[in-house]
Amino acid sequence: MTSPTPPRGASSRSSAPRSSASRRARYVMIGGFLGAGKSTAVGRLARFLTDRGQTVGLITNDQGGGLVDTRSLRSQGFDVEEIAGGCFCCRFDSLRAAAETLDAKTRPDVFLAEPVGSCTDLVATVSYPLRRIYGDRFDIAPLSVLVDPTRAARVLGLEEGRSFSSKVTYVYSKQLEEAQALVINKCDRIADSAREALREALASRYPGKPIFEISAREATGLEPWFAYMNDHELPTARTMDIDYETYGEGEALLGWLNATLRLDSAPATDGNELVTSLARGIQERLRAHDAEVAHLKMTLSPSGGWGDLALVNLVGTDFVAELSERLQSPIEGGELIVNLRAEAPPELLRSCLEQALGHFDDQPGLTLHLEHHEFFRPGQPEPTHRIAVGDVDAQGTNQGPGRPNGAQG
Ligand SMILES: Nc1nc2c(ncn2[C@@H]2O[C@H](COP(=O)(O)OP(=O)(O)OP(=O)(O)O)[C@@H](O)[C@H]2O)c(=O)[nH]1
Ligand SMILES: [Mg+2]
Repeated sequence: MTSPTPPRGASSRSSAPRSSASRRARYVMIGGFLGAGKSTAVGRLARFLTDRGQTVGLITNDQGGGLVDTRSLRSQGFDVEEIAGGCFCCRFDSLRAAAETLDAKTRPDVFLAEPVGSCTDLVATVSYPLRRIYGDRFDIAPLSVLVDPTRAARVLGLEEGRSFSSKVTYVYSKQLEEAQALVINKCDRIADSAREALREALASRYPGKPIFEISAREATGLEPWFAYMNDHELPTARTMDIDYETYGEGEALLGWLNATLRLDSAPATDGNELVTSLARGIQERLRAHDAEVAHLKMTLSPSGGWGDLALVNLVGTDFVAELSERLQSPIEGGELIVNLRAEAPPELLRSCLEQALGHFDDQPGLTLHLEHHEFFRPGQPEPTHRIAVGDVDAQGTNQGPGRPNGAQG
């Protein structure tokens, strides 16, 4: 379905930093299902580009507000704009506004955008409209889609184990189908034989797409993928067919919970232990309800402690909660952010969090005060723009802004 991805031609920017005369920034979107490793990869790519003298602007996105990803990427020293309360495709104008805010601050050479992990149809609703409407300002890179190899192997039927229901799997499969490059992430965690089997299955099911094998965490295999995203233009291809009703139903099966808590502790408490134990507590309760976790992530940041934080992630009910960033010392006060996405009613997510927090009631001198929380199911996706098959020439050379087209609901 995808035409060969064209290399960036003579008219394209070189990989050198832009001169002030040339204001075309590169727009790179890194997709993939919840927990696939998008934020980790965005952080790696941002560091790679920064080390080579380029200015980067990061854009995070979520159905709710109060994002672990924003907190975690800012703590790495990057400029991050957050688009909360809906996905890029449904909040296209906010995407443009976020780019303008970053432009006003640092004039990035490259925008790195991480879409919501339950979102698909991004080429038709974000990449093509961006090129059509703002083609004079952005060079758009092909859409890369990251996969967690264990999750992908289960969805593709290569491996036994807990997975999602068929409508959530529909969304997952559509993400793979629309990918212009497939990226098997977390290769540090799987055996070579499992990686090869996954590569073969992806290549046979989604032929013609470049497939990269990386570990965003260990920073291996990244350069060929980064070079591909830098050197290739968004290919022009037939727009993927998608049933928006099934897509919307699949997305809505995922409950969403974001919470912000204030922590106070005298004496100081071990924050790394606290977030790990809270993650396990939530996991146990969700397992008891047979609910599949898509991604549970939490940060604990000390008051006034710029850059220091604990970050814990869990990307499946039968996976292991991992502490990927740790606090340097015990903590007396700070902010705990909880982002939980699982295939379960949102009220259940809230009660599992409350019960898991109850475990800390008996810890002397410790209080965890809930300052903000929201729990919901994502609404039906209603893209601002959609450029569908035969709608226009997807290069966007001669058309005005696209109307939503083909998107139902
Ligand atoms: N072993 C291993 N773990 C990784 C790798 N890349 C990411 N992870 C871990 O996978 C988990 C999820 O990573 P994120 O980068 O937060 O994933 P994401 O796709 O941004 O998740 P959402 O924003 O919720 O959709 C974290 O625990 C990461 O540390 C990798 O290459 N190897
Ligand atoms: Mg993320």
